[in-house]
Amino acid sequence: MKLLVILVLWMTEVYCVSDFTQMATELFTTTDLNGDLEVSRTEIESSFTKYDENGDGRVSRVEFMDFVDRYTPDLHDLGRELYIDYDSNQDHHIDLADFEAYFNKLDTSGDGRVTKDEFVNYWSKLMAATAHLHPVG
Ligand SMILES: [Ca+2]
Ligand SMILES: [Ca+2]
Ligand SMILES: [Ca+2]
Repeated sequence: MKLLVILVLWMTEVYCVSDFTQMATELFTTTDLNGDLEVSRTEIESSFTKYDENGDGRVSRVEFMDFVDRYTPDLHDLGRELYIDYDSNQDHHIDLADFEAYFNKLDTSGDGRVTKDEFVNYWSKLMAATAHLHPVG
């Protein structure tokens, strides 16, 4: 009986981990616009364009949260956490300095390139760490 419980727990965990990897992989696919299996600084910048409602090249907290609430209201809490993560210098705007910091965070090997593995690895960990804030997991 005990073994069964442990087995079920273990399976749930494995299932969740593969879910996070899948979510991270999907996010990679939408970010890697030219499909070269790497994410460039330009691609990161482009991935934020959709949030930049007034087109000033920066994403304010209000712009970001408006977008999240409009398209994915269930992810409101996750969005709030993600904004804090993206806005690395905490000036309440996501702009070039933050894109650069985000790129460097993703580039764990420090070779100036963000590979699919690095991206998926970063995001699956982030998804797992914020599992209590989103419906998956
Ligand atoms: Ca690319
Ligand atoms: Ca803006
Ligand atoms: Ca900032």
